[in-house]
Amino acid sequence: MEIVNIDAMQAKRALITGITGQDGSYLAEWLVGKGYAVYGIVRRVALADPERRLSRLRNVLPNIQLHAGSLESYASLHNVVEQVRPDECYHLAAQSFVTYSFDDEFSTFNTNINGTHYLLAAIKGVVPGCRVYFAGSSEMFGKAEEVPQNESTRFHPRSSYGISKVAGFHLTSNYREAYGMYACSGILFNHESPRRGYEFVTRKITAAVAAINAGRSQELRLGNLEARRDWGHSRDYVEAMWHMLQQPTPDDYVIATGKDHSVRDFVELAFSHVGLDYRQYVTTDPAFFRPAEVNVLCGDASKAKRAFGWSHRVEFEDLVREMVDADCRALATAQNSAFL
Ligand code: G4F
Repeated sequence: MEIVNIDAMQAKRALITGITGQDGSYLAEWLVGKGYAVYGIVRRVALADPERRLSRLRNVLPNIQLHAGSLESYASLHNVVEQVRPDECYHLAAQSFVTYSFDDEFSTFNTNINGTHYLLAAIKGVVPGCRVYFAGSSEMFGKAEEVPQNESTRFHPRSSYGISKVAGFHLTSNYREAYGMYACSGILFNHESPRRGYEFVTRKITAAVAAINAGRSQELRLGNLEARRDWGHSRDYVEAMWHMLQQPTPDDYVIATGKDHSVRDFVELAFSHVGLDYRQYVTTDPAFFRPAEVNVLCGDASKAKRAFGWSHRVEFEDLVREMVDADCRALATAQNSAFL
């Protein structure tokens, strides 16, 4: 990645919520590369524990500025927006784990709905000309009535996470329609990478493959192997976020590869990449099934392609291999350093 030295007074200012996560870290790299002055909102605890909590930002840490703030506090968001006065704001932070949203609907709603509302209201009050990106989700389609799903497909969320994203989507379009703000929602389908959190199925699988391959584990317990998802690479998807905010008028876009695969397909490919047969290691466990499942998500991103020429670059097979290789390498490095 090329890092440009910028004069923060001249450069466009981008504020990212959720900057420490998978998407936030790739987006920060993309924006720094484009010459933006990049600011992030992080929890105070992250600033106190940079080694662990800011690890995904290691490529860009010297080139960005972090501010403590919380989605649960309007005052803290208002404060940061006032200090940064961003030209563009990317709202990625959320309680994003669907399974957890069944365990605690209330905190999912608080973080995802109120947090989005607080941020939009703060921007409207302080910098109404700021362009805002809201991270919508294919989980809004849920039990979709058509395949593939596009911007006109009816929402039928199947979890409080999905409901919270539908609310955020409507809040975002309402700020656009009622107050004339430049506010867009990206309806992103599943996107993964070696920076994915371990709670999501793809990373759970690739980390387990690495551990089993290294002789450190013998079993992988999963839930519904037949669920189908449209999996792309996070690095491709954050570029689409930026493109959305460069258009002449604000709008909402589906971002997806247009191809779906089952969890079983992912598992099979991940194990076979290291020469193993998944059937010897994988068992299904009712504990990992959801009270309401989304059986198939597959997106049609042709509107984004028409508007700004976006399409995915990384194919499913390459994504799986990249994630497995990265986890195998990480484990080997950890093993080697344990012997030092
Ligand atoms: O990896 P997942 O947890 O991702 P999910 O629920 O599709 O949501 C992700 O993508 C959304 C975009 O569409 C984002 F909005 C959201 O924030 C998140 O990033 O689960 C994928 C599928 C599900 O059908 C789940 O039931 O994998 C199935 N699965 C089977 N066994 C499992 C497991 N999921 C997890 N997390 N763990 C399992 O053991």
